[in-house]
Amino acid sequence: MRTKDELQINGMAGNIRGRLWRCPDQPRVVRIDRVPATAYIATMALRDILILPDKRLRQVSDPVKKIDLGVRKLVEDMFETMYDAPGIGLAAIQVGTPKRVITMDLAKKEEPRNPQVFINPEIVWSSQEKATYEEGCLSIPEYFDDVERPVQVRVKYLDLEGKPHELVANGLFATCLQHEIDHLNGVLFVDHLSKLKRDRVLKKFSKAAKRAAAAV
Ligand code: K1U
Ligand code: ZN
Repeated sequence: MRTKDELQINGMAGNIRGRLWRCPDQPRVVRIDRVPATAYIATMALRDILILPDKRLRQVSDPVKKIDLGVRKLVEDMFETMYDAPGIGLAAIQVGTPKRVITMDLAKKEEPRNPQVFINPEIVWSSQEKATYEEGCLSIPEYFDDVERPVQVRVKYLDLEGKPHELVANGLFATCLQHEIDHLNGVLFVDHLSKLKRDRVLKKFSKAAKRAAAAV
C-alpha cells in the first residue's frame, strides 16, 4: 500500500468530522463526543490495483453487512486510487478487497467531480436492446475492445449511509455499472469477447507477469 496524503475524512455522504459546541458561561470550545480528535484523522492511501492474471480478480466478492469505518476508509482509498489511475470506475476486488463495493465518476474533464458509491449493487432488470461500447479495465492495462451489453439496466444498491436506492442507467453509466458488477462476480470484460481474443489477452498478460517475476 502506498501512502499518499493525510486528511480529515469528510466531503462525502457520511461525514465523520467531530462535533464541537460552545458553552455560554464557559467560553472555551468543548468536544461533546468522546472520540479523540486523532480518531478522525485517517491516512488516505493509493492502493495497488490487481493486474490480470491475478487469481483474486476471479473471486466472488462478499456483501457488505455493516457500513463501518473500514468500509468508509476503503471507499476513500478507492476514489483516491481510481482518480489517480485514472479510471471512471473501480470495484473493491481490484484493490484486493473482496467486498461488494463500487466507486464511479463519469464526469467529463471540464465538469466538476461526481463521485458515486454503490454498495451491494444488484441488477434487477436489463433491457433486451443492446449497445456496443469500447471498454477498458484498470486490471487489464492498455487493452481495449468492443463489448455488447444491455443498453439499459435497473440497479438497486445501498449508499454510504446504508440507505437503499434503485435507479435506471443508460449508455455509458449502464455499461460501467455492468462492468463493475461483473468484477464483484469475478467476471472480466474479456470474458465477453470471443475465446480466441480472450485467450490471446490472457496469454499476453500471463507472459508479462512471468517476465516481471523473473526480473526480481
Ligand atoms: O473497472 C475498471 O477497470 C475501470 C474501467 C471502467 C470502465 C471503462 C470503460 C467501460 C466500462 C468500464 C476504467 O475506468 S478504464 C479507463 C477509462 O475508461 C477512462 C480513463 C480516463 C478517462 C476516461 C476513461
Ligand atoms: Zn475493470
